[in-house]
Amino acid sequence: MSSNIEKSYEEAKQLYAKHGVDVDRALETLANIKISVHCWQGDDVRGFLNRDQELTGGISVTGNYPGAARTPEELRADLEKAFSLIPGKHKVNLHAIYADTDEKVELDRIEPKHYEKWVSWAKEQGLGLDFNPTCFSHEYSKDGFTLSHPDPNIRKFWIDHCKASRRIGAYFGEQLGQTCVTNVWIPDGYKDTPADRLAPRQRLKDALDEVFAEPINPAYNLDAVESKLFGIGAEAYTVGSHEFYMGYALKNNKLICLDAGHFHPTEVISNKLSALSLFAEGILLHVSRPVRWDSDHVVTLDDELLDIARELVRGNLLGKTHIGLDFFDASINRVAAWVIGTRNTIKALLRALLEPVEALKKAELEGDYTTRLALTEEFKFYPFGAVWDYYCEKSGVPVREEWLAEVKAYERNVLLKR
Ligand code: RNT
Ligand code: ZN
Repeated sequence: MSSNIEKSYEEAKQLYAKHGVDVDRALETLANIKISVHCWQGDDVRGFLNRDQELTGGISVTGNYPGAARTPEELRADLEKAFSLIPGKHKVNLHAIYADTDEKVELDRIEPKHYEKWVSWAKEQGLGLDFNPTCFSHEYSKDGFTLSHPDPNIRKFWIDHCKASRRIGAYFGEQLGQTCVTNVWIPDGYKDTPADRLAPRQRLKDALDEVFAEPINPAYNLDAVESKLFGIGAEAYTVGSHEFYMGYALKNNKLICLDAGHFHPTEVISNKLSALSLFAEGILLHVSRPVRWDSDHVVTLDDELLDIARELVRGNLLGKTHIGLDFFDASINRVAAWVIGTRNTIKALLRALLEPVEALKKAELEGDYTTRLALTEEFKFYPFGAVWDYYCEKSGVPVREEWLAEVKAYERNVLLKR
């Protein structure tokens, strides 16, 4: 440990202690928070099954930065590189299309064996795994409908895919000894004003009931459902809206997945967490950064990210919230994208853990809003950077921007040779 880092850390600790903030304890809490890092940033949401299919579902990746992973081996190597630059032990979030198999398997027939290599890798790396059925980029989703499709045969295909996905989630959970979250997101919706808004929602509800009919040990797998406001090509109507899934999840004890880009532009998910926590079984976050639309930009340390972290810490919601990332940018180095977004999410949590929450809550209860505002603002300049540096150093990962040189070397030696 460099003596400068240690010295700055000790000084920071004393400053924070004056306001009742125990920095060592904050770092212990932080070390126990797992971020679910989405595999799909590594290859622009292409996957390995159906690689001939274009990306559909109303989501879009732009940019053609060289070096995208083309095989499971390359993707795992890239993830390993990223994790070597991120403090803490985390999870990898897989989509069904990332199956690692030579078999030509259809999505309704996937089985745990198709993901075995991911599991042995995760074991070796000490990582957890999460899962998602892939209800897009497929022949049977090309008209924009999956679980709510009017054709019962197509609907059944997607129902079977989602059922198979839950079993794979349970296999991950059982094998790795940590619960897998399997998140259902579907792109279903209409480009223009529908004549019937109800029937597709009725079909989706019934389809989900079938998907979730099989009981699965919640220690192995938890189900989540993700709502959305609109997608490209589905601007007028989304079957799985927020109200739809909030109702469904509350009634059926599912996790509610909130994606930061899935609401009206001035609507924030940070403000939803406390309310949902009072009623929901649990929450899954898709931390993302919408720029003017659901653009899935790399997460920066912006006000909303800080607010999400604050809400989790202040409301004591870390126990019932699963923090996942969801962004995909092909215009910059993809390993760097993971590192930047994940480190930022951890930094936001650290900052939230270093705030004088008790003092702020006390001031608020006493009606002393002056103190509340003053302390909030002064704390924005407290030396959290010293604590972050210490945490990185102690965790054996590069301090500050030192990680960038490692990514650049990896780009030269590995990515540009692809
Ligand atoms: C799409 C949703 C969904 C996807 C991933 C790939 O708008 O956010 O979570 O981004 O499943
Ligand atoms: Zn999402």
